[in-house]
Amino acid sequence: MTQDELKQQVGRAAANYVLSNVAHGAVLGVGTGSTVNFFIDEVAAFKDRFRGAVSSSNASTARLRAHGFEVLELNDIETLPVYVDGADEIDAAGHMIKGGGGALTREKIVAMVAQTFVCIVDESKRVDLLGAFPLPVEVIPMASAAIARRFVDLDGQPTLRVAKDGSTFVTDNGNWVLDVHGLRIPDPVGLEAEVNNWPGVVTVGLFARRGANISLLGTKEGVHRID
Ligand code: ABF
Repeated sequence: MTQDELKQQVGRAAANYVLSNVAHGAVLGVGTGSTVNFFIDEVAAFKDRFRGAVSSSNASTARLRAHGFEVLELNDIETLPVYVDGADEIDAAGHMIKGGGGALTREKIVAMVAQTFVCIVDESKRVDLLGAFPLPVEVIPMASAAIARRFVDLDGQPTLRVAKDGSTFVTDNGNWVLDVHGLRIPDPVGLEAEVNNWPGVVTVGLFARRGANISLLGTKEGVHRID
């Protein structure tokens, strides 16, 4: 099976999960990325079962609206039973590296509110030790060089993310992203707490304090659910 077929397989599994576990009229929390796009496309056929969706990025908002979903503001809802999102890496404990798509801040906010975080990944994302994927960190532009130096002190190799047109990548929130290569992260909870305290860091792409509650792993043998 191709990686896209694995992503579609796990996107369909996530749609089945929310249809079986989320009450009619509830609001869905929706992440960002190509795997989530398969989820959106699969669940769209049942959009009338839900009051609407809270989105983690402009890209997902556009896709949801194109399918006829009502996209709601997070400030306008109080309960969010489920958040479905992808990841760049996930370990056995459900700790994740996220942010390859640049939406890490809104993803982390919506994940915080959600009762159940369902992570959908193809098998290539499953790792024993986080860090092979460059760690995304959303930063206030004026702090980017100072924060980069702190990662160098941790033996990381930070690079400022560049957009397709060669300009500095800017997030939906107007900030920059450092991608930190070369890290080995045996204590993702500890590193998340440390980096969160650095002035100028908006969001670090470690989802460890609040990891996934359920992981749906798309493999050639089928979808494995890990709780
Ligand atoms: C998103 O899922 C991002 O945090 C992460 O980068 C992305 C993975 O993208 P894809 O599903 O396209 O591999 O939540």
